[in-house]
Amino acid sequence: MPAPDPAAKLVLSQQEGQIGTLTLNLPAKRNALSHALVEQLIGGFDEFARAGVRVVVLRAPADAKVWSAGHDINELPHASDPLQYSDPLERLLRAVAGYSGPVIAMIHGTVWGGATDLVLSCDLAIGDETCSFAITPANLGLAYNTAGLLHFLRRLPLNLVKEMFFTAAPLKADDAAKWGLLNHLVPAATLEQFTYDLAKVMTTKAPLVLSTVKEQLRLLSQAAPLTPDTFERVQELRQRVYQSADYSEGIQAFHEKRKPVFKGA
Ligand code: LCV
Repeated sequence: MPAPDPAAKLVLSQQEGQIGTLTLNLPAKRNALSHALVEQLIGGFDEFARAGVRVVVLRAPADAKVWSAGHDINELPHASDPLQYSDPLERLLRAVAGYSGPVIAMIHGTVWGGATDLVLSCDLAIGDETCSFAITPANLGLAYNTAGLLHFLRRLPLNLVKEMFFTAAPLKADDAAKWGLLNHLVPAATLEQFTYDLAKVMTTKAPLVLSTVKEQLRLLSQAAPLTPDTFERVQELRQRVYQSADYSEGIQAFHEKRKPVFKGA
């Protein structure tokens, strides 16, 4: 895999009035959330914060069949924690949750793996009939992280979270709307207009209230105290997974473009 061109514009950033837009722009890798792309996304949020942008829309190009293929699999570490606190994707999820104004995920196309976690970390999600959402650690033998599981648990019913993780099957647009992953499901032809109309309404509201409510809700939703025992047990369980031969097999199978054969060890 050729090294990414550091000068490449992997994220397009636009600002119109009080609304900023960040567009994922890595079609050759289906907008995989590579370290380089994530750094540009985080940089885009920092620039908008400096400019006092009140609402951010996160999107893919209008013609993208894939909104984002999730974590760049080529950059997943082997035999060490693949989603540690300092992982670029985890830093991005925290940057979205910490942005001082509403971040709206506008989704046309399919969403995979950590990109679904990214959508759940946005404040709102608006999709059209082409969108779907899959969470795929079971395809890679990968140990998903606790913060990520909480993002799902806070949004979706436990039995649905289990079905998504156990099957890695995409949740289709209608079901994503039915279960509340999407705030709104609108026709592709009106997705942009609907999203930016909603964004515009939010730019007219008191920004201090929006940023304070967002931060309060973030703090309250994180109130899931883990006892030291629970923390240690979770770490041990996850280590067993990411040090397993199955995890290596999952990564290898992706590179060889074949189905993985998992042995449970
Ligand atoms: C690097 C890629 C990727 C990619 N990384 O196009 O959820 S967790 O826990 O697993 C988490 C850690 C996570 O997010 O893991 C990643 C989960 N994502 C996936 O499992 C999606 C993997 N990708 C696909 O299933 C297909 O690429 C989709 C269905 C997204 C698109 O299929 P399509 O036929 O349109 P290709 O598969 O031909 O991919 C085009 C190029 O993008 C690369 C892929 O390797 C290929 O590169 P080459 O042209 O060099 O062969 N690519 C796709 N996804 N996540 N690279």
